[in-house]
Amino acid sequence: MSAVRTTCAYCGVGCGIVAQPGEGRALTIKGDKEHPANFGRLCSKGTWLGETVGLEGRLLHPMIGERRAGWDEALDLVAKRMGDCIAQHGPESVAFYVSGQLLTEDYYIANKLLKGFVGTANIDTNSRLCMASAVAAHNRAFGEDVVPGTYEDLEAADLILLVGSNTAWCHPVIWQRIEAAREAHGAKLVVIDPRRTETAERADLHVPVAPDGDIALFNALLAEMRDRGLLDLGFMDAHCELPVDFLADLSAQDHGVDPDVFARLAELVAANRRMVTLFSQGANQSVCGTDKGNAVINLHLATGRINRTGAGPFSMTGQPNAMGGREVGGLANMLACHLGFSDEERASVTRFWNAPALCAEPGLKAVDMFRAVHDGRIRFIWVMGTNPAVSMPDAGFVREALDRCETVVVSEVIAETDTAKLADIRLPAMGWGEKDGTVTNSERMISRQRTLMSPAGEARADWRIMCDVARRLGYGGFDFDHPGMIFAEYAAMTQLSVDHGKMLDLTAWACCSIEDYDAMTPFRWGGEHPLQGGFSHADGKARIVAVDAPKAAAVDPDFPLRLNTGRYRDQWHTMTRTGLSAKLSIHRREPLVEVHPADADRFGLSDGGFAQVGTRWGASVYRVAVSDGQRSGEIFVPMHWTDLTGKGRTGKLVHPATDPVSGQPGFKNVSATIAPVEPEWRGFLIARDAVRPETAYWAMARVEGGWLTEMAGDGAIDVDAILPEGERCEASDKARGMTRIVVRADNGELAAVLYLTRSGKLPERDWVAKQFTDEQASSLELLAGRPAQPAEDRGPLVCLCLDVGEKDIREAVRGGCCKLGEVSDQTGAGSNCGSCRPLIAKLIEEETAAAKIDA
Ligand SMILES: Nc1nc2c(c(=O)[nH]1)N[C@H]1C(S)=C(S)[C@@H](COP(=O)(O)OP(=O)(O)OC[C@H]3O[C@@H](n4cnc5c(=O)[nH]c(N)nc54)[C@H](O)[C@@H]3O)O[C@H]1N2
Ligand SMILES: Nc1nc2c(c(=O)[nH]1)N[C@H]1C(S)=C(S)[C@@H](COP(=O)(O)OP(=O)(O)OC[C@H]3O[C@@H](n4cnc5c(=O)[nH]c(N)nc54)[C@H](O)[C@@H]3O)O[C@H]1N2
Ligand code: SF4
Ligand SMILES: [Mo]
Repeated sequence: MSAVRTTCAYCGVGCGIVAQPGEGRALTIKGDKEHPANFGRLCSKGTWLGETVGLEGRLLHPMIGERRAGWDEALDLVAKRMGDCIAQHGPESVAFYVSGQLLTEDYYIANKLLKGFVGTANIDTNSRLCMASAVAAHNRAFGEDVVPGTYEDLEAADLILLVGSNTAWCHPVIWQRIEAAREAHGAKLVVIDPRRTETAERADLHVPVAPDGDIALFNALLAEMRDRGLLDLGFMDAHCELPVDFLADLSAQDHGVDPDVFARLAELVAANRRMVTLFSQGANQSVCGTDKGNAVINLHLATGRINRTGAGPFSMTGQPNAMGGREVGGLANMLACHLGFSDEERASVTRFWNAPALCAEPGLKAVDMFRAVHDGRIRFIWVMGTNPAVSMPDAGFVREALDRCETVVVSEVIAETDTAKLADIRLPAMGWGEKDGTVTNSERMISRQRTLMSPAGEARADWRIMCDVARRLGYGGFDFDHPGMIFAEYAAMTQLSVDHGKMLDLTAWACCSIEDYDAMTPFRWGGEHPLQGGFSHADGKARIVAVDAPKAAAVDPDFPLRLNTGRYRDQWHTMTRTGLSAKLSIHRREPLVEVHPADADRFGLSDGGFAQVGTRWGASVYRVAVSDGQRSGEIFVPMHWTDLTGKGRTGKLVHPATDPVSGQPGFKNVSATIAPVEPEWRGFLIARDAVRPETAYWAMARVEGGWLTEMAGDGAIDVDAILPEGERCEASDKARGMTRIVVRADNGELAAVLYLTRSGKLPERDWVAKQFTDEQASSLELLAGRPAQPAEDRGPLVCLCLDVGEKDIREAVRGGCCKLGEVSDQTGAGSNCGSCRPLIAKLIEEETAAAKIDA
């Protein structure tokens, strides 16, 4: 097979990839130099996609309970359960919970089936947890869910504000484009985030705003611009509607940001008309997320910084097809093609689909949907491409809901996930590299994801599975045989959007043939500045929306801390795919709770120890990392670990409180407490197969050839329960309560190594992990926990691609390299995917500072 142009599986940057399929399921991945989202760049996750497309863990056949079933039997059963449910309890008893990781074609079918034919709008998506507030803010301000600029605006801007975005980790190729713009013309970067993230560390100014302090901050900025006479009254007059006295009423609300920092921020904003504000989950995932979005947009509208090169508010999408889902109406409160539920809009949709039962009103949003599952209003739920038992807030409740539900269908690529374990029927879906269709990225660019390999086992495309069920239910309108046919229908349907005065217009593709579809090159709807000719409200004007800072909640004495949750650079959500990559697991092998030194003192926590984080909703255990990058009183944990990978599952800690407009949960600001966990022993195991010990703490990560499980607990540990069969060598030191065991299989290969201690030090994980793939590995050395001839210690691995350690980089700096490019040239670090560049920059800074002190 020759190389194929496709799109990355992960984030909403939507990078183009050139993939060269090799033997079996091997893939060589390169950035697509012609793709306008990345022009050849890729981050670590895209670069290592090849490590995540094997058959390991895949769901290969339809399963009814634990029994393998044929497709016909499984589809018959899904259709029967769904049909019976509709007949006995009405359409509202059925729900779909879908995902921004489905392709546009899948999403279109899901939405058409449920909203048009079953007759309920109970279809919501994990984008509710992600983009819903941005969508609502766009709708309020612009009259339509439109991102008013492109990545090129970022590059043209003189000032970039990042609000609640850890761009260097979560949208790394946008980050690289920002880096390039700063180098090219000195664009200034401000990061507004309570934490000093790696992104914030690289900024010209970090504004450590209080959690949910953004509205007050943006209102204060707007007041400041008014006082300086920098509002664009002409633009507002021509293009905006605003509440009477809005400008006069603006007051410098108490934003709690240090006055000097605020003054510098205001100076930058005042001085740079070419300003882009990028926002993501620190804005959206909040009980006031919609207002935050509008606070940002207000500043841009009032200063006329929108609809022109280098200026605009810019909501970054999280998932690869969050935007595509929004276009085809994946959210419960929208119809396809950006339409709402007015009589006229509903009539248009009914006519277009020839829909027998178009839903009358918006359906239940994610959090409410699972409440309805819990209390029995919903009796049939079909989950596709998402893992709500981990990723929903109050995930314990969501599990209970799924457990009680009469029928849970899960379409998955992976056989065992926390959600799939609760399914009555599991359907194997084609994954990235197998499936074929389109995605839309943050800047409205539509690209093809293309087939690179044959499906795993009996996996089928998500759209095909749904069409097969729709036909079994007797619905017409689902006779598609190729994703290109679905795309053509959807493109034709965007005529409705045009008819109702919206910008979403793909009608040029309405009659596309399969050949056209297959030859599609990336294209953008709406052009560069779609709202330039007028906003989508009936009068063509934008709305400035008065938004007020939320009232400070009283501190709960039992839960005095603010819990913030988010992402790691190299893991994707619930780790079902990135968790399979040894390379991607190096960056963070455990879930850390990051704690300010003052809080560590206050709560008796030590760096490297363990702690339980508790909220009114649940408790989980993490490794402690003391860090002055946290504000005191606030702690941070990652969202990635699950019951299948450890004790640090975060979703169960999060309150189910949502934004009143968008229904998006506030994942980033939860009342919490923390307490030390002091297990009697701790240690780690590396074994060929995954081991899940039932200990006070454990966390699992992939290493080359096996799995590394960190663990800690009390009392005796039953090593027989966790070690595989084979010949054992053992060393122990009673005084230090240390046990070391090496297990070899019959053929002499290493099967497992276990290290436990009560008080001593544990060996270097990286070294032990390396022995695992070394045929010459010596049991004696492994029992000693170190090599007989110490190899040169290169420190923690920084550059995964070129295999460069921290010490190499520090040495290069001491040897005279003082710029990133120089370090890169000398060591190779950061010269491939570039995800480690912020870390290298930090090391350079540290070394240069140390040199100054020495001198
Ligand atoms: N590596 C990686 N990349 C990803 C993903 C992944 O799982 N892993 N997922 C993708 C998806 S779906 C998404 S949605 C995006 C998310 O991308 P981001 O939004 O960048 O990621 P998060 O880590 O969730 O949160 C961003 C920041 O918001 C800050 N924050 C918290 N509260 C506040 C607040 O009140 N105000 C402000 N201003 N900031 C606050 C947090 O401290 C955090 O640093 O990433 C996408 N890219
Ligand atoms: N605490 C906390 N929780 C959060 C967040 C947070 O910041 N903090 N962020 C929220 C956000 S922004 C998001 S987007 C969500 C993400 O949360 P989820 O969507 O639950 O996370 P994923 O692990 O991406 O789940 C996708 C699932 O789909 C499967 N899959 C992959 N490809 C396909 C496919 O083609 N077809 C099918 N049928 N299945 C497929 C994967 O194996 C995986 O199990 O998490 C939300 N939850
Ligand atoms: S930035 Fe990284 S994860 Fe996102 S699309 Fe590009 S390569 Fe994929
Ligand atoms: Mo997301």
